[in-house]
Amino acid sequence: MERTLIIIKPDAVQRGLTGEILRRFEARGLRIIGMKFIQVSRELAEKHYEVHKERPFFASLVNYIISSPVVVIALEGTNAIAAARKTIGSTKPQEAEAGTIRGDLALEIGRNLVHGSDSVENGQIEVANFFSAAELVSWPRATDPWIFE
Ligand code: DAT
Ligand code: MG
Repeated sequence: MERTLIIIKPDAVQRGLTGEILRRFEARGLRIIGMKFIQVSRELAEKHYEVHKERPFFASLVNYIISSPVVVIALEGTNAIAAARKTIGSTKPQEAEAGTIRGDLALEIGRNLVHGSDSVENGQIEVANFFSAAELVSWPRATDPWIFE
């Protein structure tokens, strides 16, 4: 079962889109195994975006993610990484398909509402960066047999 880290970013929380965004992942069938409302520290933000450290937009990316509270969610499911990224849509909202979170609700790359892990390996690493083992819940969801074959 794959794991992905979803971050409902500051713009989404400020715009009151937390429920709308969470609803889409739930409806997709992904199982919530962790969720919390936090203020991300600069240290954690720099760790999370470490792969982008040399990019010109790194400073603004870090400042954006720490600018206001976020909701972080750990999701589990078959093909969770690809499924969540399809639901999120392209990085640039103007290129994101209608029907995706970014395609329906965002306009600019620096205000693209949501993060989702980009590989199975990064899903594991990012969930561990944001959640302690005690904060993750392993539970048999009643609908699992109706979603996972
Ligand atoms: P994604 O969030 O779709 O996984 P990414 O991992 O390539 O995209 O980049 C992380 C974030 O960095 C992205 O959500 C927005 C920002 N970003 C990426 N490329 C950018 C660019 N060329 N200019 C400005 N911001 C950018
Ligand atoms: Mg990414």
